[in-house]
Amino acid sequence: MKTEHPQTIRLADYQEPAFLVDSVDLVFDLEPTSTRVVCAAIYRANGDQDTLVLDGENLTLLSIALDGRTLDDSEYTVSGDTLTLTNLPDMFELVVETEIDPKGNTHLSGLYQSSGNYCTQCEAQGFRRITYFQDRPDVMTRYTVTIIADKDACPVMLSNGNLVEQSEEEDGKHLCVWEDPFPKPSYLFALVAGDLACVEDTFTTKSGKNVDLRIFVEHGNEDRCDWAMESLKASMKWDEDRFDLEYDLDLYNIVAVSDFNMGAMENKSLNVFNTKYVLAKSDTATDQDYAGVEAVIAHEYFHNWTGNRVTCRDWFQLSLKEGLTVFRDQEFSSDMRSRPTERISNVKILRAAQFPEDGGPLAHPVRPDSYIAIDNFYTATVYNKGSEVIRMMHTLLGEENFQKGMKLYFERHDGEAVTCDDFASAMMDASGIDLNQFKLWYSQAGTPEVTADWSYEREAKQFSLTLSQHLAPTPGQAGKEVMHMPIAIGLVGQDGKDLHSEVLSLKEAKQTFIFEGIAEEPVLSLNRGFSAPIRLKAPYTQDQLAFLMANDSDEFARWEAAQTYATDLLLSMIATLQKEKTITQDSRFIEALKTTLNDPALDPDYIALSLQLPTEGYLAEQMDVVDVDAIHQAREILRLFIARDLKDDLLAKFRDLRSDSPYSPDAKSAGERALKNICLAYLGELNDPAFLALITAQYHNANNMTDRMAALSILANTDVPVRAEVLENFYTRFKDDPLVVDKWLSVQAMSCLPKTLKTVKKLMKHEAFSIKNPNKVRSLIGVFCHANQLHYHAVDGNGYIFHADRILELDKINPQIAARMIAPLGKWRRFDKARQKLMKEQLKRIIATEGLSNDAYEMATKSLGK
Ligand code: B3K
Ligand code: ZN
Repeated sequence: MKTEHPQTIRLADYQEPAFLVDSVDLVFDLEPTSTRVVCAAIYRANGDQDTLVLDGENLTLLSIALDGRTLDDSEYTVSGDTLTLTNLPDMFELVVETEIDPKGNTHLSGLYQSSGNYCTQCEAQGFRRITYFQDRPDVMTRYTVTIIADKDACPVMLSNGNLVEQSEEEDGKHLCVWEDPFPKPSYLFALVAGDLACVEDTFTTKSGKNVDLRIFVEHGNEDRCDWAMESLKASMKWDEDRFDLEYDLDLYNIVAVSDFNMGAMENKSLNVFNTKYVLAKSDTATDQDYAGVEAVIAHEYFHNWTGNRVTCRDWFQLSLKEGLTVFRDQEFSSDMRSRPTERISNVKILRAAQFPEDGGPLAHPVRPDSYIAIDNFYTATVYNKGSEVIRMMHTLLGEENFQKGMKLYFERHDGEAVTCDDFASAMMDASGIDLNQFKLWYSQAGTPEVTADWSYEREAKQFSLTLSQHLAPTPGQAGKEVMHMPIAIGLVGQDGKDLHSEVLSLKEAKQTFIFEGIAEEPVLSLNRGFSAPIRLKAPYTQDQLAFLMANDSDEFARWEAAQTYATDLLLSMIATLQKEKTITQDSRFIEALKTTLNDPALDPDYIALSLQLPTEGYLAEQMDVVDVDAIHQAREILRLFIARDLKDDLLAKFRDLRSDSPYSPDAKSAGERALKNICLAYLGELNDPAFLALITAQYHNANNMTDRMAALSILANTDVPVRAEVLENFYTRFKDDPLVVDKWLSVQAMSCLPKTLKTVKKLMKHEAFSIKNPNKVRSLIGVFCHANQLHYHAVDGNGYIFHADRILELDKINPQIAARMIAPLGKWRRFDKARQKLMKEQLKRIIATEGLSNDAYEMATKSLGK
């Protein structure tokens, strides 16, 4: 049990920093276990306070000097994670010398080593693990960084900005100096040093400036950087075209490391990336990996303006940069690929990750009010719902006004650290549109539920629609105010054409909209494009859903109609199974799928998405008491029905799309592969030896990882002798390739076959696994606990025990990763009494553990509902 409760930080307590910093001069003398850091900073009072509190964590303080005079111990106080100086003059220079241990830093926050190379991760609060500083985003200053290191071990030495000096030193060392002309917060500081290979290119900005682009990777990976480089250039061009934003330095560096807590980090001109989002070549990366690289490269690049040039005043404003930058990267992907399929994929992610968060014990507003560990708030709510909030503003304002708002935002705030309110004000002032009620999306947690009801009066040619909204209480927010939401609708005529379409502004608890002159009874298409991130309750008949599936001009709404239909069907199948009755087949739904499958007007990627049934997790979300076994069984049965009924169509489509041409990662080819592989997966359900042979042949003969992995996933879920053979073949083939080994771990952790937990435990002991590497942890433990609903929630409770054991093991190594894994246990309220008890027991066990980190403490106590 934690003896003292960690402190809660509140937005309401925000105070400006006591001192501002005019400049920072850092010197790093790099040694694996004893790196010396000298930080010389010029401080200037920001008001009348004379006390300065610096943050510092895990540092050995060697010396501290004020205006050239070394202070003795009595002249400052080091307590916990702070160093306090009092009676300070208005302006002074402070030189702090500390020692740190990069090699022993398993938290992967601050300065650490990955494969022997030095790298940093400072967001959110890693800089304090490097030196004593006011480690908060509203302290922005210019950095000069000197790096001294062994020439052989670290031929490459990088930091932010421009390289201004290089020299040889004694004892086989060399030195370089980097200067960043742009003031930045400490979380954007970065340093990299090591023996890395470099891939280079250039980009000419629209005003004619040449920018050197460099991607640094471990030797041997140079041939996997082309796609990342192409994506970077495409992002730079797109930001100029769509947002009129140009790059502001002559150099842009990206470094790929294998040990990284998240996807990537937007440090000014020196992005550090997880290798997963840089390295891609056709025989090791899937189409999904390619899309991921493209999106993350773009996301980090876009942060240069939305995050770096204008940053956050405090961490409660995290969505100011993250929500906006996710919106920008989603728009980029929509423009580069297919807009409807991009939207569908984003909504699927929102529903899979954010809706459960919003409906559970970890619910928090897009702009949270309080936190214990800020690293716990890099959530789907801050990122993905945050992006939905920006998207709704875009819908309410339109592209032109939205761009005016962006322009005003940069005019007002370039070089500043600001708030979400500042962003909304720029949008309001530029457009003249009132967003005051709308801003509740920032402060109120929870997913609004909108209930729709409608009627048509033939005589009066009048269609009327009543929408009511409800927002359930969430932790810390008992009462809620009425929200403003844009609801895009269409009234679809019998010929499939819109009789009317419009974006409604729902601003009241219950509001009726009347549409005049509607000549025939329309079918209502609601919340087109998912214009508001809500749960919709609408009294659709199966006839109407089938009509929308076939006719709605909004492709998102067509897909949504199919999902709603499939969800209704599966939920009734689940209910039938629970009553131990026999399931009868609904041929109507399968007929509608057949029409979609064979519609020549539809893109293959869209058809592929339409053929995917709602996930087990999504179905669980729709049930009052989750029944993991019935969900799995119902879904399997429906898949089998589809496979049996559409066997010929699926096989024809599979053959039609099979191609021997060389791999290309473009969206069209990827869509064709997606559809081909989903057809193959359905055929796999039939347990027909001929299809099994087809799948095995695809595994062996594939000329790309997408096809090979698709075949492997089917086999990993099929109880056949060839399963073990291909899994072994895969490992032997790719065992020297960490990112591919991650796939091998995941595909086994995801398997619905019995004994999966046993396999996962065995794999933890395999040479391929390391608990210190976040990618390995996510691929094996993360996938099992977060994505394998069937086995994780096994009624014997062994999944939960395994999970809690791993959290406790990880908490000692890397608290951020441990804390991020806890969420599935917080879903206990959604399960039957027996499982509730088992899950709560594990949460209690975690909380009662001596020496638990603040990160894990916050997630576990909130999950338990304290
Ligand atoms: N800003 C980083 C995330 C940092 C996470 C710190 N725990 C990556 C991104 O969103 O671009
Ligand atoms: Zn980001």
